[in-house]
Amino acid sequence: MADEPSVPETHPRHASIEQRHLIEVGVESGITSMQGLVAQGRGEAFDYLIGERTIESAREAERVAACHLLLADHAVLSVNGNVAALVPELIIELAEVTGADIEVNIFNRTEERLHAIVHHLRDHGATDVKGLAGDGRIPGLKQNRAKVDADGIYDADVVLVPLEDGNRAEALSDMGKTELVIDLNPLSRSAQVSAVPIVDNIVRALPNMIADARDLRDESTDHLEHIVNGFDREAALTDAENTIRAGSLELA
Ligand code: PTJ
Repeated sequence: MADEPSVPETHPRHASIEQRHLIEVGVESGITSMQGLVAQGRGEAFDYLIGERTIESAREAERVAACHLLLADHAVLSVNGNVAALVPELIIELAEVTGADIEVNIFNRTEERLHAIVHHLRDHGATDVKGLAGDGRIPGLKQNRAKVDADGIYDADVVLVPLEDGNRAEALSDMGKTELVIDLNPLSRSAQVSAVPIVDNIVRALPNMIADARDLRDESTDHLEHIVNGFDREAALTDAENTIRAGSLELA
């Protein structure tokens, strides 16, 4: 297995080096795909320009996403190879706090990796993990990429899809689902088609969403709907784009 990184916590790249290590271990243990390594690098570049912090508009989106999860009839948190490697405990905690289901749903689908991710989540304490049935189909996608669980993502009204491929995000949104997307790239199709684009690193977004869900879970439906209705997704995307532009000018 890859050696633990030996950089001190004061090192400016400490957090990103730790995340790289988790992804590296994920690849070695058969959870994360090789493409997942590349995706992590892409995310890192955007995070660098954002300043490796949660910007205000993302923080608002996280609160709104927590409201959607609490308001849902059937919410599902979709887990791929990168999510499983980076934040297994946090996904389980968010599911517990909001009552959402967890479904392993991977872009580069193989039975081996599906089973490895399900076992990995169970090892971290998940009791009920969907994704192995693959008996539902997302319309408009081909073969393996269309597969979801009929009583999971197919049935859900609200879906959290972190670090998702654009085609699949678009197809899910076309099914009329309320899609909550965590993606550091505000220009990605996934972020663009989502009801709630959360332009933040998943390692920072999930703790915020868990705290929000705890804070809001006893509030009335009216109160949660009021927060949801006040959200402007276009403004959130524009703010993230502007932050990235300003970040690159500052670096230049
Ligand atoms: O495990 P699989 O087979 O489902 O594959 C997972 C990946 C991520 C490889 C697959 O979904 C994929 O190819 O995704 P994309 O199209 O590369 O999109 C991933 C998006 O996530 C990119 O826009 C990245 O900027 C973003 N991203 C990467 N790491 C993070 C991130 N966003 C938030 N937090 C991160 N840590």
